[in-house]
Amino acid sequence: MRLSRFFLPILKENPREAEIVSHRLMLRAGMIRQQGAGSFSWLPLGKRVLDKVCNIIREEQNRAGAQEILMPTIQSAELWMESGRYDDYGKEMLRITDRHERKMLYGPTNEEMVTDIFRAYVKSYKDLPLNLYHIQWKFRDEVRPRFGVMRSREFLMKDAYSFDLDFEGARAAYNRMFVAYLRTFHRMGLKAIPMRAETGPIGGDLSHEFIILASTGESEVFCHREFLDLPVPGADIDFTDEAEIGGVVSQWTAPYAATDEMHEEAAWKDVPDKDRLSARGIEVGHIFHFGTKYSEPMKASVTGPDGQEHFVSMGSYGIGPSRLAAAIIEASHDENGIIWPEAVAPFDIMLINMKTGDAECDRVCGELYAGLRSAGREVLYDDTDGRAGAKFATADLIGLPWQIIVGPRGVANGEVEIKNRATGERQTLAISAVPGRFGARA
Ligand code: P5A
Repeated sequence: MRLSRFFLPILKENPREAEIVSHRLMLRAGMIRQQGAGSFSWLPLGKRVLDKVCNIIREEQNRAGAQEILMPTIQSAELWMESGRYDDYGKEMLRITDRHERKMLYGPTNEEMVTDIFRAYVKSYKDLPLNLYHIQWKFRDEVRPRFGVMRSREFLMKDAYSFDLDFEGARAAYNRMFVAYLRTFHRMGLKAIPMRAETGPIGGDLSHEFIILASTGESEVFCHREFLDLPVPGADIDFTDEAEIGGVVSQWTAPYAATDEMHEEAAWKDVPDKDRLSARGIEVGHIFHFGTKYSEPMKASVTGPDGQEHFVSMGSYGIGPSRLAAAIIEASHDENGIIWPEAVAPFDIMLINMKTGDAECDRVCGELYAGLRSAGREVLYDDTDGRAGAKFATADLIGLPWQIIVGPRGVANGEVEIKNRATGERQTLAISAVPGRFGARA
């Protein structure tokens, strides 16, 4: 993509409404635009990040055996009356009436709707286990929407729902999602720590929040330092092997970890002083086991191997991709701007022409741009006629992992400079060596 054609409305000034660094940088880098209280449009740079985040989530959900569907945002209130949550949910739910005076709502979550899909089709234990997920917008009329897309009213959620014959099956489904979450956040360059959590309006008896440590996080968290070094399973992990998956969950739930709501002073005292990590954290995912809380009132049952009807045992598993885009920035930035981890970067490389209009600089940039793109790299080519200093500032602000800097002096010597955004390291490279250095995307 040529920067001269790319819709990238960069802000020179720090927006006053932004209280935390990710919100400030997302606005300054032209990733998002606020449309109302807790409501945001995603502009091209932001949308590319959001898509990368969603694709990693999707790959890991599929790997763990979940299947993607897409449910509507607007739901019928009747389903929520069946589960009993219509009255319980309170003011966070946006209630709507259609032209026939039918009660509708903008979905804050989808337990009821997916249970309705399940009960319409699945009748036998032989069709279990089943896990259905979608990535869809949600609306929650939060009392205090704040921090940009971190806590907004309309936000994107990946929500998965598992159905099993009994508790053991449901526990295995929970464990698969637990491990899928470890892999998902790890692939985004994040260290997410699973912590026992309250279940709130979703309900149930077992729940973990996945928290990344950041000074601007909304929750206070307490955990053992050991988490920082625990290994995350590789792509070859076998999700059909219950013992292997259970082993990973045991390892990741053994050390102490709790949010302030679940914190126990007595257990905390047992953690040696030097191993205590008390910090602030951002909740990027939350998983729940709630058994028959929805299947019983909504009569979602299957015939078991014993010939009897069994209400299915369920869990639900959420990740906030829009919140994640901000959380990644909280975890990875410096005073000049964003530092994207390669896996979620909106482009791989910023190709900077320091002297647009100079015949040789234009020619070398044109050739590199074409060559890198045909090798499968995503390149943002700064072909604008701005000053070099402003171009470097923009490149650092939007934080692509690599910069290739092409200037008249280097070009005369057959060279360009490459800069690693994360380390700041610079290296001079022969122009002919660039394609080899940035070969095909792994
Ligand atoms: C689990 C999936 C649920 O709603 N039902 C379906 C369960 N869980 S949750 O914890 O309430 O939300 C899941 C994730 O969604 C993100 N999230 C938000 N992101 C931005 N703004 C918000 N206001 C917001 N609320 C929730 C979080 O990442 C959360 O972990």
